[in-house]
Amino acid sequence: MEIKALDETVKGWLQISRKQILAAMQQPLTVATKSNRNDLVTNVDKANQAFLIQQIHAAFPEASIEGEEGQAAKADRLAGLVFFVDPIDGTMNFVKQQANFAVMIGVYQDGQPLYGAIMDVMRNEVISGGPDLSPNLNGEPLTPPLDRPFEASLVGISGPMAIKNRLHLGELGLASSGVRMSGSAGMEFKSIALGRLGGYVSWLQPWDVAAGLAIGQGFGLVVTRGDGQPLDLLEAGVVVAGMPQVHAAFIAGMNA
Ligand code: 2AM
Ligand code: CA
Ligand code: CA
Ligand code: CA
Repeated sequence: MEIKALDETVKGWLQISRKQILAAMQQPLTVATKSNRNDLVTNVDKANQAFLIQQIHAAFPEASIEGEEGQAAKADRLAGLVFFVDPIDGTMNFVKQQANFAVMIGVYQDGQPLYGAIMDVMRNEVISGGPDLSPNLNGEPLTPPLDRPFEASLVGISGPMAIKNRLHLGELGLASSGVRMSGSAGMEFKSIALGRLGGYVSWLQPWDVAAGLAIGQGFGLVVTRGDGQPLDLLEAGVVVAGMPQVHAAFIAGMNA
């Protein structure tokens, strides 16, 4: 597949998604809970997923789709072309802040990352990239982030995991330059690509990590499970994403 063409196509969808989301934000939201009181879904998450599935089906009829909202879109395997779709990443931020949420698309071929895009809706900023596409922000090339020592890096850590000191993440946060918590995996991967964070740890679903992992292939980002093993993109679990030194320190500290 021609990555430049895929990039243009996906960015076109994301601009339409953005306009539809901004329009929907002028109307009252319908908010429902899923697994717990902080696990939310809105009418806008559902509508945007339906829109993106429609576009993917029309442009890539052979592709499987793994989307967060609804049972209609479940790829049961990673064979062939797979699109991971997170229609709104940071739904709690979307509901409470009307900011700091993203639309994410990650594209994989036979389980290998091909392409990712993260649309920061309120800032109108899209980061995209992949193994064969240098990371860019709205088409402008990004300077690759520096590989800094852990102690000299700001890091993103899931709020509950840091507060509860799960896997020593509270102590690890204290050993870094500081912890930042955005409430959106997409915003964390964006911050890493921009060199604002050295790494990020959270419990994530495949659609939370697919785009960021693919974009990170273009600048040396290391992404694994919490035990350092390769990620399985069909399962949820602890994800460690970081520039090499930060990633290595997280893995060592979390498994000590
Ligand atoms: P979401 O908003 O698309 O659900 C902080 O909540 C980050 O973790 C967000 O990127 C969120 O994605 C993700 N996340 C993954 N699983 C979650 C869950 N069970 N509850 C809340 N957020 C979850
Ligand atoms: Ca969710
Ligand atoms: Ca998400
Ligand atoms: Ca979501």
